[in-house]
Amino acid sequence: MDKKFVSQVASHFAFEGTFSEMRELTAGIINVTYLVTCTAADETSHDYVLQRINTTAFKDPVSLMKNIGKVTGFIRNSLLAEGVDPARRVLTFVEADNGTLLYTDPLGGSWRAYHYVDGVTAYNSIEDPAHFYEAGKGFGEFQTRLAAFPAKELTETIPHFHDTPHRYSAFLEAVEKDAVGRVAELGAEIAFLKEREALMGAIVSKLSSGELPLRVTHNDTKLNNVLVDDTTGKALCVIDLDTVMPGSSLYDYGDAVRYGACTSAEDEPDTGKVGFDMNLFEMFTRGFVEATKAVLTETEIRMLPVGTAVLTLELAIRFLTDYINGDVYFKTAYPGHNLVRARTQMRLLTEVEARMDDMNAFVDGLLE
Ligand code: GN1
Ligand code: MG
Repeated sequence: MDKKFVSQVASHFAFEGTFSEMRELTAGIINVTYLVTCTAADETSHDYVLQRINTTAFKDPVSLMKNIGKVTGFIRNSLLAEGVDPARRVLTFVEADNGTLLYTDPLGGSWRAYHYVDGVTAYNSIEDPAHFYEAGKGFGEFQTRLAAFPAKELTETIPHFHDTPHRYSAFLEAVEKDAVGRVAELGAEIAFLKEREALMGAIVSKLSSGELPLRVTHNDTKLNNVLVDDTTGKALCVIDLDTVMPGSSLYDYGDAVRYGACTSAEDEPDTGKVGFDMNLFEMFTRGFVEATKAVLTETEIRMLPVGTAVLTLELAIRFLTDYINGDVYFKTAYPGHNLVRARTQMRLLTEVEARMDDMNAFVDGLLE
């Protein structure tokens, strides 16, 4: 989008000062994100994150921003009650000139904005293993703080988001339809997923039987969705709250581990480089369990390794489905990008499966 357009969007938010610069932030693969700098009359500069919500993924941005307003408000109050300054510990969204947290541009684009948090890094890969322990604490704390949040007040922003069997049905439909003629080349990948049908319901079946509790969860816990303080190295704040919805703690745990403990990027074309780092798994698990020990049940803790496997499988299904559908959901940089991503998750799942006994032994040890 051009600068003029973005600056016009920015003018509808209660920013301090006037728009002076912008830079696109490209880590996310769903929304379009800009870092906007405004300059005030006294020449101080103020940074904001301005995002256009992807309404193909999020069909109801109004409810989505209501969710975010409620959740950030709840966390802010919980921090204040403990005497903690919330400024860098929870995102602060900025009102638009219509009095809500959402602005709709003349072309129909949905925008929201929040204060940029300074002096922090959202890591795309792990530079220091201690950060992954911190990420575990950050996502764990997020869940613990929201444990008392009334889940029924939240709209499901993407229904069936982590319903893996549902994702698999959508995949089977895509295969059947073969919209862009890609299925013929995918025999091995399709067989890989079919062989793992039994794993797909491992979490949702226990949510419906009540063996696993329904919680308010983040649901998109990639490493770069937690901000780490550059000075202290501690996790400060969880970002990307679009998918905060009722869910399972295993979704948050599993998604974070499948991303962070993987030895390669999510779109590494050479699957020989895709491994599962047990040390990183242990670091994250310790942080997560420490931060959630007041709320997690024993069943949840014992199932953490299963959570990793299910979330890895689920993302493999989602990437492959999108490839088969002609790349309509995830942003791609080149034609086979989603296939590369799917193969990476499949390879990672194979690595996770090979370490299941060791992972189980580790979490058993945490319960002793
Ligand atoms: C998407 O946009 P981003 O990078 O935060 C996706 C996640 C996937 C992730 C894989 C709403 O997240 O579920 O795990 O890509 N978010 C949505 O990189 O679909
Ligand atoms: Mg996201």
